[in-house]
Amino acid sequence: MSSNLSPQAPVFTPLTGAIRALAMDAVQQANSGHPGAPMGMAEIAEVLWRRQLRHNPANPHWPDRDRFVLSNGHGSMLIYALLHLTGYDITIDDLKNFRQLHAKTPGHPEFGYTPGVETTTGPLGQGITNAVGFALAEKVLAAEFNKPGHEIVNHHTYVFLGDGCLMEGVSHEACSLAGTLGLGKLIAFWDDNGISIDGHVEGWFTDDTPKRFEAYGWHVIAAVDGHNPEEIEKALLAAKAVTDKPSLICCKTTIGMGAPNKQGSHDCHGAPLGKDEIAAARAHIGWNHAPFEIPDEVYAAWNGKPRGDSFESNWKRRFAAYQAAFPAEAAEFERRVIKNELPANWEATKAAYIASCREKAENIASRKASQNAIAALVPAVPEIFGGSADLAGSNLTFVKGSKGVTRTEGGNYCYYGVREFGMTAIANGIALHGGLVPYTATFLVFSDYARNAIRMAALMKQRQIMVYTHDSIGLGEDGPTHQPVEHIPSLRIIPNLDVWRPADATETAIAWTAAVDRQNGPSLLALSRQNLPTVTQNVADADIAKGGYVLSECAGEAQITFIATGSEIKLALDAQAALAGEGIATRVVSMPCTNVFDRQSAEYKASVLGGCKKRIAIEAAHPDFWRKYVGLHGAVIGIDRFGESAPAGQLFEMFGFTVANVVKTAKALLS
Ligand SMILES: Cc1ncc(C[n+]2csc(CCOP(=O)(O)OP(=O)(O)O)c2C)c(N)n1
Ligand SMILES: [Mg+2]
Repeated sequence: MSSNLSPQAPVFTPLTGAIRALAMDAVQQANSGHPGAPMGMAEIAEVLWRRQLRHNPANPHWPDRDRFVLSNGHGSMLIYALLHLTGYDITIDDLKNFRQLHAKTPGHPEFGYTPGVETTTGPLGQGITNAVGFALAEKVLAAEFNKPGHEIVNHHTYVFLGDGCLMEGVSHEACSLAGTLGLGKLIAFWDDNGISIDGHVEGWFTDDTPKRFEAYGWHVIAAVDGHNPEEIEKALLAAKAVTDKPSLICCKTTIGMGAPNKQGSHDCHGAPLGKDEIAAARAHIGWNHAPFEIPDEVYAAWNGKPRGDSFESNWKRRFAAYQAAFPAEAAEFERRVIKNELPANWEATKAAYIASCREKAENIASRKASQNAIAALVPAVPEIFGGSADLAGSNLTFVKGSKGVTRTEGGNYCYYGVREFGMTAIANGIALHGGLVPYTATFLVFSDYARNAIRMAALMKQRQIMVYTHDSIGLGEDGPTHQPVEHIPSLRIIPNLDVWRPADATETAIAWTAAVDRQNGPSLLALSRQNLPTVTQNVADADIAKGGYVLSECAGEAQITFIATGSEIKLALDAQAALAGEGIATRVVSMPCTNVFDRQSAEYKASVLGGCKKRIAIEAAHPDFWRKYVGLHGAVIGIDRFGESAPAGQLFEMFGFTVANVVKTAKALLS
C-alpha cells in the first residue's frame, strides 16, 4: 500500500534538472529506455549522491566505498547520469550512446561494463537481494578485520528500489533475512510512485509495505515526500543513526516528475517521452540547454571528485595506521579484498588435499567428499564463506571450522533458511563485494528456484560455488518431486557456468579446487546422496581437471566409447568388463564437467572422444544434452520422464541403469 501523501512538485533546480534532462534526452536518442524512474527519483538521487554517498569517482574500486545498487535497473539512465555528473569515466558521448552496441551504457546497468556499477540489475528483486549480500559481506569483514580504534571496514550499502522489486518474492527472502541478521548499514529507498508497467498498482499491489518491513525487523521511515530534499536528507540521517536494523525509507514520488503531461502515468515508465513532451518538460523544469549540454557550473556543483579524494585519502591514512599496528591482518586484507588473490600456499594446499584423497581412496558419497573438501579448504582459504538453504545436514556444508553469522557476530557461514533464490542472489552480492568466496547449497532439484541468480552469477562472471546434492533418482524414496531429471543438462547450457558431476572423492576434490581457482565465473557441483566407489586410482589430476578424460582404455581397437559421469561411471566400467568378456573392446570416458571439456583443444577433445564413431553416453538425467557428443549414430542411456518414489537400487534398475541394459544397448549399436 502506498501512502496517501501526495508528493509536492519539487523546487526544480539545475542539479536535478541535469538528471531529468539527461534521462529524457538519452532515452529519446536511443528511442528506447525508461525515463520515468530517473525523473521521479531525481531529488532522492541528488541528496544521496551529492551529499551523503561516500564514493570516489576517480577510483571506483576503493575498498571501503559505500556501495550503491539501482535495484530498479530499468532506470539505468539515473545511474549513468549520476556517474557522469559526479565525475566517473563516463563521458557525454557514452550517454549519447545509451543502449548501443558495446557502449559503456547498456540498456540495464551491467557489472564490468561501466565504472561505478556494482552489480547488474534489471531482473527485479535481485538488486535489493545483492545489496543484502553486500551488507552481509561488510558485516562479516568488519567483524574479521576491524580492531579497537581501527575501523578499516565501515561502509553503507544503499539501494533504490521500485514497486516491482517489492512485488518479487525474492525481496521477501532477502529482506526477511536482512532483518534477522540486523544489517544496520543497509539503507533502501522505495520509489513509491504507485505505478508499474500495467498502470496504477492498486489492482495488484496493495501490501502495507511499511508494516511488512517492520515485521521483518527493519527500521522503517514512512511517508517521506520523495521530491523534498530536506525531508529526504533528514530521513537518510535518521536511517544512518539506526545501526542495528536495516532501514527502508518510503519515498512518495511521481513517476516522470517534470514531464507536465505524462508524469504520474505509466506512459512514461518505459518509452521515450517524445519531442513535444520533452520540450514542455524543459520549460516546466526550467532547463534551457540543448540535449546533452550541461553548464559548467552544474558540473562543478555535481563534481564528486574532491569529496571522493578526501574520503579515500582519509581511509588510506587509517589503513596505514592499521598496517603499522597489525601488519599480518593488513597483509591478509590486501590479499583478499584489494588484490583478490588466493593464499600464497594455495597450490600446495590443493595438491596436498587431492593427494590425501587419493591415499584414502574412500568409497563415499560425493556430497560427503565435498564436505571433506570444505573442511580441508576452509582453514587454508579463510575467505571461503559458506551456507545452505536449510539443508546443512543433507548438503553436508557445515564443517568443523564453520561459524554461523548471527545478529551480533560475524562468521564464515550463513544459515540462509529456506530461501534458495535469495541465498544465491545474496551470494552474488557477497562475491561482488570482494574479500569472500561464497559457496551455497541446496538439493539439485531446487536449482530451479535459484536459477535466475545462477544465471546472473554467470553473466556477471562471479565466483560462487554451488554445492547441489541429491543429484539424481539415486536419492531414492523422496520421489519425483526431489529427483532432478532435466536439471543437469539445462544447467550446462547456461553460458559461463561450469557444472561438475564428479564420480568419486578425487574427482570431487578436483572439482572443488577448480571452482575455488576459477576467477571469472561460477561453478556448480552436482553431488550424490549415495556412496560411490573409487574409480580414479590410475588417472592424473591434470586429466580430471580437463573436464573429460579417458578413464579406461582398451587393448586393441575400441568398438564403442562410453561416456559417463558421476554415479554412472561405475556402471560404464562394469559394462566395459562384461563386453570385454565377450570379446568386444570398449573404452570409458569420464566427463565430470562438459563445460571445461569443451574449452580444451580440438586435438585433446578428439583424442578423448576417440576415433570410433560409436559412442554411448550414460547419465541418470535427461538424455538430449549428450547428442552433441554421441551424434546420431550413438545412443544415450538417460531418463526422459519424471522419477518415482522407491529405494534407489530399484529405480536404477527400472530406468535401465544396469550392466545388462548397457550391454544390450552396446550390442544393438554394433549390429
Ligand atoms: C523479474 C522481472 N520481471 C519483469 C520485468 C519487466 N519489468 C521491468 S520494469 C517493470 C515494472 C516495474 O515497476 P516499478 O518497479 O514500480 O517501476 P516504475 O514503473 O515505477 O519505474 C517490469 C514488470 C523485469 N525487469 N524483471
Ligand atoms: Mg513504480
